[in-house]
Amino acid sequence: MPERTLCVIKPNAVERRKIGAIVARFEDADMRIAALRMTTLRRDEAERFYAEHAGKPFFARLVAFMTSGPVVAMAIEGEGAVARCREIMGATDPAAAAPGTIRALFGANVTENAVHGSDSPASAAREIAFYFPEAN
Ligand code: DAT
Ligand code: MG
Repeated sequence: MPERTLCVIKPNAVERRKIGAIVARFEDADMRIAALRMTTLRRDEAERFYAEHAGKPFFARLVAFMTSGPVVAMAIEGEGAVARCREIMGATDPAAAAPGTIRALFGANVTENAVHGSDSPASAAREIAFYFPEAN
């Protein structure tokens, strides 16, 4: 099976009506959307998803933001999907993201940076299972 990654369209991008534009960036790069779900995270869910960042100075702000409205989670499949999708998303801080990347186009600041992307195949497996527990 081709590699899979998880992308989450964050609340600021959903609010700004950018779901379609963001999905199109991946599809135009020949990535396949394998699963897609809109949900609003509870606080405990956001804390669990971002457990690796617990204790960091931005953690409370990140959790508050991620629970502030609906998100759209997607499992994305394709050749080298983890790295390709992070490339398409751009650097964590939209101000540092390359022109044309999703975060440069739709990110507001380093917290409200429009999208999440898995950082390794192992993270992708954990994160896809978090949002799509029914899909083994
Ligand atoms: P990425 O989302 O590029 O993998 P990360 O895993 O280091 O970046 O951080 C996860 C999220 O936490 C990131 O998308 C936004 C937030 N974040 C990271 N660093 C931050 C900072 N210095 N200030 C505020 N929010 C930050
Ligand atoms: Mg990360």
